[in-house]
Amino acid sequence: MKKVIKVSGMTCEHCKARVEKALSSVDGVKSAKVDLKKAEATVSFSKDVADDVLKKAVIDAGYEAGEITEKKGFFD
Ligand SMILES: [Cu+2]
Repeated sequence: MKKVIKVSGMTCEHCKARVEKALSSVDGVKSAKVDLKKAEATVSFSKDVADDVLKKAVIDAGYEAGEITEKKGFFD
């Protein structure tokens, strides 16, 4: 399972890297990839992580976390 998090406030590659790093360092997150144009982060997991924890990681990095949607795919 993957989750897509809307992130606002990112303006450049530096922001992108910060958000990716913040989400990647959350316990249970396997990988985090930010799409700057779409203003969203796609996160995959090694165990269950609460939405609030993901939001907090984004906020603590200095950005705003919006809607979180689950993405179910065959290869996830
Ligand atoms: Cu930036």
